[in-house]
Formats: sequence, C-alpha cells, structure tokens
Amino acid sequence: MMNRLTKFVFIAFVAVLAASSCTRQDDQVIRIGAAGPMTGDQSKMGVDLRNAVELAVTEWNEKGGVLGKKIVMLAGDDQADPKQAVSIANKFINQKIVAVVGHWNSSCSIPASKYYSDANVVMISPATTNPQLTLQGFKRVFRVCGTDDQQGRVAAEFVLKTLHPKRVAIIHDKTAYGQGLADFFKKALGDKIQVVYYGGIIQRDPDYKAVLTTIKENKPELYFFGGIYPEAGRLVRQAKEIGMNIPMMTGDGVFDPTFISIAGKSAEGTYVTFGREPAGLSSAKAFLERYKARYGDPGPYSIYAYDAANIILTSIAETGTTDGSKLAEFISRTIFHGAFGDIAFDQNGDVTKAPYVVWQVKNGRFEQLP
Ligand code: ABU
Repeated sequence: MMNRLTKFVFIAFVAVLAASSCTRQDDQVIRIGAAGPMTGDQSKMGVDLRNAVELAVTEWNEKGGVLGKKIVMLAGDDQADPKQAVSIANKFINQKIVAVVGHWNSSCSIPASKYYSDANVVMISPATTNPQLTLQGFKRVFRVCGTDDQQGRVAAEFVLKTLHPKRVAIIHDKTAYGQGLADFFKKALGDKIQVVYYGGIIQRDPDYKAVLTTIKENKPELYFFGGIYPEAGRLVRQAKEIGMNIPMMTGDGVFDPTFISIAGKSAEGTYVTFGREPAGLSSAKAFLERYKARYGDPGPYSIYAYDAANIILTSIAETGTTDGSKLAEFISRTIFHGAFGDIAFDQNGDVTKAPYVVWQVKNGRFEQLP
C-alpha cells in the first residue's frame, strides 16, 4: 500500500508526464480550422469550403507539411447559426488552432471574429461580405472576397444603366448579409427609381406567396433580394406561380447551381452579382482540376477558401512562426499569388481588388454578362 506522500508524488508524476506528452503532441502538428454551415439548407457552402481547405492542407502535407510539422484541419459546422459559430470558435481555440478559414455567413463571422481575435488566432473568411467584419479594428481578421457596399453598388448601376425600371421592390432575409446588401442596393439607387416595397422575409419559411402578392400589387418591374439561395429559389418559383413575371436581381449568396435546381425554369433571367469566372485563369487551372478529381464541381466559394488556406500556410512557412500577430502582420504586407490571381490586403484586412460582375441565369446555367 502506498502511503499518502508516495501516492501524492506518484499522482503528480503521472500528471506531469501526461501534460508533457500532451504538449509534445500539440507541438507535433499545426491545426487550422475550417468553419461554415456543413449541415442544414446552406450545407453546400460549408462543404465546399471544407473541401477546399482540406485540399490545400493535403497538398502541403504531401510536400512535407509546414515548419516540418503535419498540418491538421479541424472542421466546424456552425449551421449558419451565430450561436453555433461562437461555440465553434471557442472549441477551435481550446483545440489550439493557429488560424481559421471561415466562417461563411456574415451573421456567424462577425460574432465569432472577436473570439478569434482575442485568442490571437488569424481569421480569413472566404465569403463573408458584410463590411462590418473588417471594420471592428481586429488586426488578425481578413477576407478574400469583396463587400456588400461594393456589390450593392454594382447591382444598382446595372439596374440604372441597363434595365431602366421605374419601380422596384426590395426584399431581404433579415440577416446581417441579406439586409445589409438590400440596404446598400437601395442606397446606391438613390432617388433615381421608386422603391414601391421594402421588407423582410423569414428564412426557411416554405411559403412566400403572401408577401409576393403584396409586392405584385405594387406593380414593380424588378425585385431585388438580399439573401441566400434556398429562399431565393422558393421566391422566384412562387413569384412565377402567382403570375409575377418580372426579374429578380440578387447577390453572391444566391450564386450556386442549387438555386437553379430549387427554382427550376423560374430561375431563368435572374440577375446575380458575383466575382469573375475563374475557369479561364491559368493560375486557377491546377486547383480546378484537382478539386474536381477529388470532390466534383467546385462551388462558387471553393477557390476563395483554397486561397485563404494557402495564404495562412504560406505565411506560417515564410515567417517560421504560428503566432497570430506576426502572421497577420506578414499577411497585411504581402502580395499572395493565389489560384484566383494576386491577392493583397488593405489596412482593414479587405482585398484591394474585388471586381463584382453581373451574371444571369440562361438555359439553366449562370452566364457572366459582358
Ligand atoms: N456573401 C454571401 C453569403 C455569406 C455572407 O453572409 O456574407
């Protein structure tokens, strides 16, 4: 039988051994997070993001990892829910991630960013477009996509210069992204077009016919929607069902083939703002081929997530550190040669080039307009 002192010394010894073995294990790998909606009706976006980060991590590991260590990707499903996003951020931080690619939704990235920032973790969102994300003064928060003030302006200019409606309706999904984009679009229209309806819808509501009927009664010639593809798909389908034969104009959250599969033929003619087509870029060729071979067609934001992961891993390799502040300082002053072209950041953590263009659904596909 051990006496009390021997027992205490033995337990202390085991605890020190366990802690040092844990530290050794921690030191053997570099963890990066991939966060987004991986279940639920926006899961396509989170899975696209996770696949792209996994591809980047696999390629780095095949070349020997980074700083001589294997890279491990941890996936976090925030279900497009702000509370889940904060919970994922805290879980990742406890698991000692160095950086995160994510989140996808503005309503998730904005609250989660404070936790990453406080924990000295670099955050690069591939898709969050609400300007607020990078206006909070967090030095370790970046995005590789554009912002909703930019795409709202491009949408409004297209409507004013090309479509010339006299009356428009504006709907949004009451989220940080959807309402923000709708408001930027409205602001950019100014007083040049009459806004005959402005209002929010509830996400995941299966039936929007009541609100669409009210909109129809106000006789707009076009309606703008700030929101994501599941709601956009039901809106255009149900609009056609009640005889509302006017085009929808919308933003990047709708840019996915899933929108067209939900809406069917009713999607035809819908205008969407998004970035340029990457398929013709020589820098994108290898990524597109490898992604397709492994996972099938890349989603709209896969290439952005892949570039975000490579920015993080390149920065670790170049600086020789995993310290968030040092990585952020390097990211801020470096031009990265990504699959989607050169990427540089301004003082807020936004990309210096974010060219939005207008696409239209034609013959069941998105086509970039000249
Ligand atoms: N940028 C479109 C969807 C993601 C977001 O909420 O910003």
